Amino acid sequence: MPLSLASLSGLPVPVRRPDYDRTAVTPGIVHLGIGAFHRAHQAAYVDALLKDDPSWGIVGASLRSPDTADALNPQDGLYTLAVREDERTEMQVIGSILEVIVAPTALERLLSVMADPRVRIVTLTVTEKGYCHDPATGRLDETHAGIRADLANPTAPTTAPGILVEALARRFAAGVAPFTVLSCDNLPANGRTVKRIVTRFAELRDPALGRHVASAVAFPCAMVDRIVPATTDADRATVTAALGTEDAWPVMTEPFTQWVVEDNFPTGRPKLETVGVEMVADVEPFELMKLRMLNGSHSTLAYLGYLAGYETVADVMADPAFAALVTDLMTEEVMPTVDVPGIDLGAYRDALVRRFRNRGLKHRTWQIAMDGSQKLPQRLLGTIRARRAAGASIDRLALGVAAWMAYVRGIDEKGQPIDVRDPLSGRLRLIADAAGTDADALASGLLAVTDVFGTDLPADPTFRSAVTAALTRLLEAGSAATVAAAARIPQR
Ligand code: CS2
Repeated sequence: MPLSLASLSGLPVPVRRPDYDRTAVTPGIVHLGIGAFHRAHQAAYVDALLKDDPSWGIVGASLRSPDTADALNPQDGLYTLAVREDERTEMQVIGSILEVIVAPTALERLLSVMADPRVRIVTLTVTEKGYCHDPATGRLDETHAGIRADLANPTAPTTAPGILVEALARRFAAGVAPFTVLSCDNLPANGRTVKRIVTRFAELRDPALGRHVASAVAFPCAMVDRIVPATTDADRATVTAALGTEDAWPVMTEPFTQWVVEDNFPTGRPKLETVGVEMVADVEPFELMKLRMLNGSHSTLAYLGYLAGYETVADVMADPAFAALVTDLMTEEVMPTVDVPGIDLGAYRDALVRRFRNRGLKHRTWQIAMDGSQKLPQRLLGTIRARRAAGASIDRLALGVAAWMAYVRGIDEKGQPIDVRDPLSGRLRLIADAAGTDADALASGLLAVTDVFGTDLPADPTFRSAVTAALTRLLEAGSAATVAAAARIPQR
């Protein structure tokens, strides 16, 4: 028997389940990009507040694949959240998702729910590339094929900016107040970035609509944090066995969770502060801390770790040289660029190291390595800019960038192909093929990709030489030996 409202009461006692009447929950939020991260993060916070206010149910949408809808709709939107720390697992059935809509096949249904006055917030986790922007400048990429198609045919959009603007246009035409747009992706100043992108798209569609979006729609910033590896078939089997009921798509995560949100919701919001969300006036210091400390370390561990043959982050962290490198990276080169009032950065770093070591999570280095061209600017390059402006060392940060360069060559250290997933993979591959094993040529070719590096960093000789030197060592000695040597870089 599959998991559903009907099978909830038969679940084993330790499995927590919704403490509210699901039939009384109505839609208040539409979420675009209903992947594992959303289901382990926002959907869990909302689940905790529905008992007090059932008007904030979530209607989820997939912008491409029908897989999540196919798994969750037959389960009445229910799924298991399995929280793991090393050998311990706790399970909870989440009920906040009412329905999943597949945008490509049910666009009208999605747009009509987004235009429903009961919906006051649209949240997004569409990944970095889903914003169709230029990662180096944070502006709408007006040459993007999806954006061009949506501008040519704006009432049948396929991209996130196109869908948001069409829904806002419908509300505007109907005299319904706009929804608030809340990005939950790891972009710097995500609210402001999304506002810039969506406003530009609206303006290109129609100047009056552009003015409306610019003046009437709120785009609060948010910092989101929870580590959520992709669910595997083994995870499905474990959860189904524990439940005694089949769950087609459980989500696995860690105990830690954090959500810091700018309190700017003119058309209303749930009482997020009652379920552990930090509502603040300025999210930016939190975002910088999280992107630079957590995600910068993650990407560094992912590229170096993958090249060294490690499958998961916990495997990489079990190697003392890698653990030392990433700890020193944070202490020496990242922490001096971050300052969050009231936060002890040393304790934050130590907690990150513990989280990365969690053996209960099978977080693949390959998964984190994905879409590096979209991630590097906010994870490593912003930190490098801050360090260079202060005249400070960047050796470990440059090693992370060099590891990305070695990775996107598409050949691992045993000569096997790497499945490089990146919107720029074609271009990156051409550059790598032309350079071969010549580190100078490879670094020069990749540094010329201004969408990633901008124009300032390639013109900085100190940055160029640090990256080129690290890449030379990686290509000559391999990742493990390079990391072992780097772990001995003197502290400053
Ligand atoms: C990871 C993030 O896949 C990645 O690139 O670095 O998804 C990371 O796990 C989350 O941001 C943690 O909050």
